[in-house]
Amino acid sequence: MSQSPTGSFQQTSAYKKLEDLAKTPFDLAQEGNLTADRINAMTAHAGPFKLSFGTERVTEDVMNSLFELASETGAVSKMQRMQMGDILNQIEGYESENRAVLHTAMRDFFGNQQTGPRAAQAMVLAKAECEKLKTFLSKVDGRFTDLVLVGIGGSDLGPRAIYMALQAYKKKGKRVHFISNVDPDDAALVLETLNLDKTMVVVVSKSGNTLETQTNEELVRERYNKAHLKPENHFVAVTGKGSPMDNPSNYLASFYIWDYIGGRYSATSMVGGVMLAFGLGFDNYMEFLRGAHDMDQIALQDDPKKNLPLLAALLGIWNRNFLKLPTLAIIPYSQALVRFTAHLQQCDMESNGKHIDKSGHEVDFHTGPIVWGEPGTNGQHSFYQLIHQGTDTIALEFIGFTETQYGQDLKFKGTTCQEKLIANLLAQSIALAIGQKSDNPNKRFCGNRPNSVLLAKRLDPYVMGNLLAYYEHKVAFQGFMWNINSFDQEGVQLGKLLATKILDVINGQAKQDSFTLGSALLNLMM
Ligand code: G6Q
Repeated sequence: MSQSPTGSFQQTSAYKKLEDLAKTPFDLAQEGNLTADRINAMTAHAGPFKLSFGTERVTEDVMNSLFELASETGAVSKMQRMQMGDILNQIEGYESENRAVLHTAMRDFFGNQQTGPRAAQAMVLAKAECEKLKTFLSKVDGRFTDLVLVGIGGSDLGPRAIYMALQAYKKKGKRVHFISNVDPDDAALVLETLNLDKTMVVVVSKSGNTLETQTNEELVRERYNKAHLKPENHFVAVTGKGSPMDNPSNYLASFYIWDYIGGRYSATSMVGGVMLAFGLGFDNYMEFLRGAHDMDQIALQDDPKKNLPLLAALLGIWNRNFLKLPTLAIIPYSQALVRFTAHLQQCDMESNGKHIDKSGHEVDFHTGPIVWGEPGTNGQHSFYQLIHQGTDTIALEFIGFTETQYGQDLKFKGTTCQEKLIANLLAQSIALAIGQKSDNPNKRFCGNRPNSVLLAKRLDPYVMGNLLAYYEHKVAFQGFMWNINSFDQEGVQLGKLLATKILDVINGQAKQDSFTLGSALLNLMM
């Protein structure tokens, strides 16, 4: 395959400057280098967030060159084009998806609408689904105490992470459960706790043909049949218009998404909407959408100091392409965000785990990092050892809140739990940056572990919407600057095909010698 032509990411003049600057990155561990003034100067504000990046290995020159990179690669104008509905999900000259990318239209109900005709039409359709959902939920109010969401990948991770993050705001008397894995033990564990008669089952599949979801839907339907309950009085579909699941007679209600909503970007659409509005109440769902929409507006700002997702994307590019750091740990100091890193892992790695640019040329620079993480302080008692003293340098993004969600706290040894949580976050951020000198090599910490801190007051539905969109746009901006397609997922499609080949051997529809390697592994299991 041919290499990327001139004019691409590494041909920009900013790239050359950044390459030079990366030869002597700012030394955070040098005594006197990390100062209070630096931290104050390197803090950006937008919406409910403050992003503190004084603990990254950047200087003013680096920041200016990163801003130049954003401008040379047209990052903000590509974001504008995305939100207006231009066709961005495509690889030119090759068979590929050929779609607009319009998850922002799913929440564009609060003023400042984007003017593109595709975006406007998408917004009207999304709003109609929201109205339909409101009517539906008030019609069935009282009938259901529980909701089970059946879906996988983008039809599970984001919605589940958001619901878990906002359980402090859940509607009284409503419970939400999730079945995603085709491992039958996943469904068994959930179903054993439920009164099926009082349960709504929301099957979410954009394609309507994901094997895991089809199988789990059948498994749950069989439970209803065995209990002499009619599935069509309990099951709700969320799917793409015209998909194999678009069969309203099988369902109590059907809600729709469209091809311009990618799975991992679908949490604000009906994919997350039916469950979130049921579990948290319709008003909280709207607050969540309003938060996401407000961050969509911030992502359109030209000034990168005000455009927080762009700023985060640039810092990520500095760490990935110039300091050559292969992994990114995202560590929320918030138990509510316990599954959020898993969602971001998909959002980032599925979007930017690409090796060709938008014209099909092999890229000769690094694209998306490996994303991982767990909430603090728990992580401090496990993998932080390697981050502090291991042989790999790991970039980190911390997320924290000054106030609790439940408002229940205790003063112990002079401080509250929340104060302890935040103190740990800030102490780790500084310790990782400056390290520790010691004559004892075992107690020596090199520092220069670059990290940033994203802070807000409290994680409520509005802030959750902001946070979700902040990361969606951070990932999209990186893809725009690398000139890759962040919106397709051939690797996922391949996985879907491969399993079918082995299943055909198992059910006798194909001979063992049609897939000898798979059959050899299969024989090991017998
Ligand atoms: C997301 C991916 C993938 C997808 C699942 C479920 O961007 O495409 O994770 O969401 O494979 O797909 P369905 O919603 O079509 O069942």
